[in-house]
Amino acid sequence: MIPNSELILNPDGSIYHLNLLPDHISDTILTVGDPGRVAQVSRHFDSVEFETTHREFVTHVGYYRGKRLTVLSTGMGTDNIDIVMNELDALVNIDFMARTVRPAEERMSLRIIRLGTSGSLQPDVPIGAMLATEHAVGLDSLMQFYPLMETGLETEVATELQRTLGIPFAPYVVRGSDILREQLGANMVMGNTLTCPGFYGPQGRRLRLDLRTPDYISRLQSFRHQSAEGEFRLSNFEMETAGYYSLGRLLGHEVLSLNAIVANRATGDFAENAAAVVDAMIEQTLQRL
Ligand code: R1P
Ligand code: URA
Repeated sequence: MIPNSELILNPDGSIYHLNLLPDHISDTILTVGDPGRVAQVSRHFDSVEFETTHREFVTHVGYYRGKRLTVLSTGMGTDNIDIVMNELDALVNIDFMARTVRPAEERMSLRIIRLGTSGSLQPDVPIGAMLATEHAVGLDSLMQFYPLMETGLETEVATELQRTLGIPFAPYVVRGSDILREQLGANMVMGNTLTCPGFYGPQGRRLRLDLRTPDYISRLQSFRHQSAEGEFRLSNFEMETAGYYSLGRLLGHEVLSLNAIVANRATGDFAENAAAVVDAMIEQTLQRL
């Protein structure tokens, strides 16, 4: 039995942070960082049957063209993704009454799709582009706490990037769902996404503070790794994807991160209408589900 301190349920039986019951989970889950973006997605639904808010976690459950969907906000950062992925998985793969993990043959694999904003690192990935993440590279510490198994290419990229950046730890590198990327990413830019534990220094932004590595951005932009699979480069910055991909692998869920490019760090520009870029990505994704 999983103790009360580990699997925490609210008085109504919902899970601690997300405030959701197993019935609120559809097999396809759309996630967004910004709580305000949940309604930007669900306004396209035919109907909304359930809404809840707890902290930064806002959820709407409804139907889009007859398909039941759950859309929820995560807030920012992989520390929140640790909560979201563990609680979503618990909602489908733990029996809340018995407080036991369901047997392997009864476990469910969710389709989890992040619809987020992102900053491009490369001049040829322009503002307005939609980018589907192939590999995520985590500069955060989440995978210090889980036994993630990385493949050959993932380990090679992690080792080389650590050397390039001269940092005292290896990033973690994880490939996302090929199935979802083929289904939802057709005609999008394919890229490798750097997940950072912050928006300013960790993404090389300088307002009043200097960076430890003054040429950090150019080291990331020019990073290349050659392998039998071709050339690997880093294309964009954000703050959650590596958490999703690594926990998706560990828990057995299909996960895809889609990125609306709203900033370009190579040219120094920011989108004049970021909401429109996000809207276009939301509409296209809903049509392809
Ligand atoms: C930073 O502004 C936030 O935007 C990106 C980053 O990952 C970070 O969460 O994603 P969202 O627009 O989904 O929040
Ligand atoms: N989100 C990020 O994390 N970085 C950007 O540059 C834009 C959006």
